[in-house]
Amino acid sequence: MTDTATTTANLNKFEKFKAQKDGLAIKSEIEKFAALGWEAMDETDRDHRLKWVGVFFRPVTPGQFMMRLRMPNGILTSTQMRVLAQVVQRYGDEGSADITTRQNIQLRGIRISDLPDIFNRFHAVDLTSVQSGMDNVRNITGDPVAGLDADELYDTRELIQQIQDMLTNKGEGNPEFSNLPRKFNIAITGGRDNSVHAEINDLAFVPACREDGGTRGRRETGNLSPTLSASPIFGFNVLVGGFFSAKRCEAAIPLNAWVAPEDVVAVCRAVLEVFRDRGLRANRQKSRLMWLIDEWGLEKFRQEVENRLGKSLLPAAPKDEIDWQKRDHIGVYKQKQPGLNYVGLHIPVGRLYAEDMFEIARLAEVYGSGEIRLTVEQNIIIPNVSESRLATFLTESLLERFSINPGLLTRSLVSCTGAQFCNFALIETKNRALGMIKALEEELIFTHPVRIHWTGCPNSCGQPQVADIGLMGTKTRKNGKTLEGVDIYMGGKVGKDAHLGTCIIKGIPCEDLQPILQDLLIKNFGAKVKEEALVVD
Ligand code: SRM
Ligand code: SF4
Repeated sequence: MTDTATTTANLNKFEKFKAQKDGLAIKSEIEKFAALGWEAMDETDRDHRLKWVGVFFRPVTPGQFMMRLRMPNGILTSTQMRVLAQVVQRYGDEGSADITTRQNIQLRGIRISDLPDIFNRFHAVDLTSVQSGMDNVRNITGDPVAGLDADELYDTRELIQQIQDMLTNKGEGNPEFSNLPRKFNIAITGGRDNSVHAEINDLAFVPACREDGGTRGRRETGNLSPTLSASPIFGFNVLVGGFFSAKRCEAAIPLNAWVAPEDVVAVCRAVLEVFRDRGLRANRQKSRLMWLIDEWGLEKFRQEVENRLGKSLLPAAPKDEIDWQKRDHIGVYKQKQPGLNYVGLHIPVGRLYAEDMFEIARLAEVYGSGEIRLTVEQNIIIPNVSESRLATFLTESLLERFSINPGLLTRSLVSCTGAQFCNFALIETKNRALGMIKALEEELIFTHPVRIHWTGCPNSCGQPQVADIGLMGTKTRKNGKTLEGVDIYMGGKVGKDAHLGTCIIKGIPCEDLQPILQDLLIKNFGAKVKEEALVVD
């Protein structure tokens, strides 16, 4: 328990209920809740503490819960996908799943009475949903083609699994990290294209090489065996404090630290301990890591991390190795393993139904190695498809819906959950986003993809600030009526030299949006009106 959380007198409501009973404590009460039913449960357990095991009460669909898994580096097996499919299948039309903007999966329709059985099924295939919501570390993102990409500098898969194991006690739940001041996002990439949006994470590790291998600093601290090679040594530069919230959005800033791969887990632990024990807890709008860094200054924060680590951090390498534009991985690509390909399927706004999930599992087994990967753009990659099977794979009927060659707007579309399931939402997002893209693609011709992100409210789960065009839900007024509308963001840049976009127009009613988007696409992204559309005009 933290020093800040022990005095309960002036705590906000969240700190108070966490101090009364740790969220993870409800792990042992699942059977009881299942027997009791959601209506009879204690409301704090139901609405808040269940999130510590990844179970989210949905006021929009009371009685039908959402379950958020953990998918380290966005990787799962066909067996795991099949279990997830079985879980949502039992809810018929009310069951579905979403691929999230953190390379993860959420299930819908879940009944509380089924939780004991669901957790048993998860356990049997090494799936966990623990600590995936509330004041915990979210899914740890990594390069979706880690271990497949011939140009990657470091394969992050094992590292990310180690961090998840440390944070969650191998998926069983770890009370050491179950009472952070607020949510916390970690990303690690060993690729060259910043596939994880490092800049929007509380803690990010980006590839960076040191010419001297850091031998000086290492000897001085005496904690690691010195590396005497003069050739570049691989490691990561560390970024801290990136986050989006309704109140404030910030890109992560350099910690001025370079970390060898073998030290990444320890640095994660040290940063989290500082955040847990010294992070600001009074006002939840000011509790993310950046607020602490603001209060202390970067130097003091870095020093505190070093104190926890028990050794000095080396200064950052002068430059990182993010030197590519971001790839979307949709289509067929050669792997570094000769004769093998990975195939990226476009999943419209990340939405899956049970039959899709069974089918994806089948395709991964028949044509690949049974592995399935997820991207932060809410799409799927099936790796390890051999050259000899590729042509047949591409004739599979699922690829008519989950295309390897979607339209240039469709291809990059991202959307948060929105009003269908999220009670924070100010607008409907996923279906509207799909309808709008279809209409725009019918009218316009594009020469390159344009990344459009929809988010239903200022919490920014759909990351409008990283998009070419970001649309953030709002309420607006027209002719004396309140309508669903959007604030429009532009200028988000991803990959090399990533930076956040900003709001350029506020309060456009959704019903008036299409011509405005059309105009923006023509003026800023080289779109042209199709001749048929001109003729009709
Ligand atoms: Fe988020 C809260 C959905 C990624 C910022 N987010 C929520 C809740 C849990 C609110 C709720 O209880 O209804 C949403 C659940 C709706 C539902 O039923 O699905 C929700 N967030 C999502 C997902 C599913 C959006 C998606 O469609 O992909 C993403 C799940 C990721 C995961 O697998 O864990 C998701 N959320 C994000 C991101 C993007 C990212 O991480 O890259 C952000 C902005 C980045 C960040 O956090 O700094 C984000 N979500 C928020 C916030 C604002 C946080 C803050 O500091 O104020 C909230 C509200 C909160 O935490 O109080 C929030
Ligand atoms: Fe819900 Fe708002 Fe997040 Fe969309 S951005 S999922 S509407 S909290």
